[in-house]
Amino acid sequence: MNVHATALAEPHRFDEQNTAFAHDVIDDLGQRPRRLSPKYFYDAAGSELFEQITRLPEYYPTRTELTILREHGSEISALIGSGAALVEFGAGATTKARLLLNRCGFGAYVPVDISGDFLNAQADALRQDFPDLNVYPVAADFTAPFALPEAVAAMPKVGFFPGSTLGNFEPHEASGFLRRARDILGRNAQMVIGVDLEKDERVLYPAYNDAAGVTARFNLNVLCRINRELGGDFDLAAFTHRAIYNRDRHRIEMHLISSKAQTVNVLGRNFSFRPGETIHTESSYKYSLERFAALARGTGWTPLKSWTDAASMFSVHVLVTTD
Ligand code: AVJ
Repeated sequence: MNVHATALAEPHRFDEQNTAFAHDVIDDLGQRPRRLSPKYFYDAAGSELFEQITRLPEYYPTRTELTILREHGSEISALIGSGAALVEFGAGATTKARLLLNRCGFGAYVPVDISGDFLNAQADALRQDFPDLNVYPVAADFTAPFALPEAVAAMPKVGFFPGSTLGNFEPHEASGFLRRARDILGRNAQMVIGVDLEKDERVLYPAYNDAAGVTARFNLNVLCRINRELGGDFDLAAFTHRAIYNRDRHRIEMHLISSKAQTVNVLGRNFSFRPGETIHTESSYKYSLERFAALARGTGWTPLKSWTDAASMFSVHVLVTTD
């Protein structure tokens, strides 16, 4: 067998993260309704597509949150003492963290992200711009317990969870995350968290069904990733993106809908789809200020203050650990 034949016979090197991906995909595609976890959107291509989403005219969350952080940055930094370690959960682009890093005297920045490559590139860029800041990237899945670097052990911690990523969690998972964040950050910690607000469906719908089709490409990219990393044979042309607003559950749902009867093979398993059968790929929960505050209180956090934009589209909250 020549090298190429070997490469073809064993195309997939499995590390720990790949194995978790494989398990989740096999489990989740076997569920009814079928689903995939949104945390797997963000490979290099998916992270780039998400960056494009944030610049879409219809996608209001990113620019609205940035406006809030810019407008109220000095008030936020006044609530946060100096010398703390800023721990960002799911650090993609560092644009938002920079707004806090510019204003607060942080002792360290700890970006935590599942996508190690993107993380290290962002960390390098940040070190260039903040030569005095200690940056300790942690490549980890922040939906599971992980350890903070020893170097920040003695510093008070400020968690940072922007972008309404919390909205991706089911309500019980959101509680679990906030509780775990409190455990990871320790006593006397604070948290700065961005939460998308409930609003008119006529604003929500286009934000997740943009005219340029970027969100569709972002959604479909997860199938592309399964094909590449797990040797799947999804036909991307045979699935269609659709986002709907589930009013009863206060959430946007993204789906990939099979346009025909088809059987897909992933890691030796067959998954047969009926025409119109969907894979639920993401929920994006929207909160009212009151419902978010109640969620925080139930998980060991006390809401200190929150801010919204003029149109009440998005919110940023500062929480402190209770007791
Ligand atoms: C990164 C989870 C906040 O729910 O709005 C954007 C992801 N999905 N368009 C969101 C997303 C489709 C985004 N979050």
